Amino acid sequence: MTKPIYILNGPNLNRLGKREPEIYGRTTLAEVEAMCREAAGDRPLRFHQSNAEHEIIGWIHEATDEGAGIIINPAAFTFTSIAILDALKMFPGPIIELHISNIHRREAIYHNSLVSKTATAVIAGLGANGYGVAVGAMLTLLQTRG
Ligand code: CA2
Repeated sequence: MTKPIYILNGPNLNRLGKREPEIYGRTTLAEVEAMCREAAGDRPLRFHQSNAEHEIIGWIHEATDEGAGIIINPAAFTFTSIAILDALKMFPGPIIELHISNIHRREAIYHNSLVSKTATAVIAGLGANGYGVAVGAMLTLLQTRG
């Protein structure tokens, strides 16, 4: 059976498309999910969002047992969560860290990603379209690995 790609979204991303459209755009998280499913084709996806760190860690553990790859937008946990970093270190497959905005163009508090230390690749600044790009890149990474 084909293993799923996990797409994990951190705090406040359930509000996507409803606040700060000048930074995060007008696409909702439900629309992002639809975009990812379209880009994934036959590859199964498990798409989740949580405002709770422990839930995200639980999904990373589940992906470690059952998943092929992880695409993660950890939102604010990017800069604070050693627990998420430690969980990702246990994951044997490719990890793509994704940000809707270009975090490096923003205030200094958004510059030091802990998650990047374990990511295979980082995508930032492509808006919601970055999710589709990430799914395409993940499919290529998984093909290359066999
Ligand atoms: O650009 C991104 O995707 C971020 O991961 C979003 C995080 C921010 O802490 C990161 O630095 C960059 C914030 C997510 C906030 O989500 C909102 C969604 C809708 C409206 C307002 C905020």
